[in-house]
Amino acid sequence: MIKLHIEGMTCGHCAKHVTEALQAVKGVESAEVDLQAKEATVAGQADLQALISAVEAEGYSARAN
Ligand SMILES: [Cu+2]
Repeated sequence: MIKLHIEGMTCGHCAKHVTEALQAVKGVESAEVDLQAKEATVAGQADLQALISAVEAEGYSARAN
């Protein structure tokens, strides 16, 4: 399980964008985003930097939590 802190999400659409971006990363089995907690939980064998890059490509920022 990888936990990420996500900055920049303001609504459910943002959370959906981030969730979909994370789910598209190679090795991800599932991704869940908690908008209030600004946290994403990713299951699988994905590369941390690839996850961060995917979130940043959508216009949000992420770091390991
Ligand atoms: Cu939004």
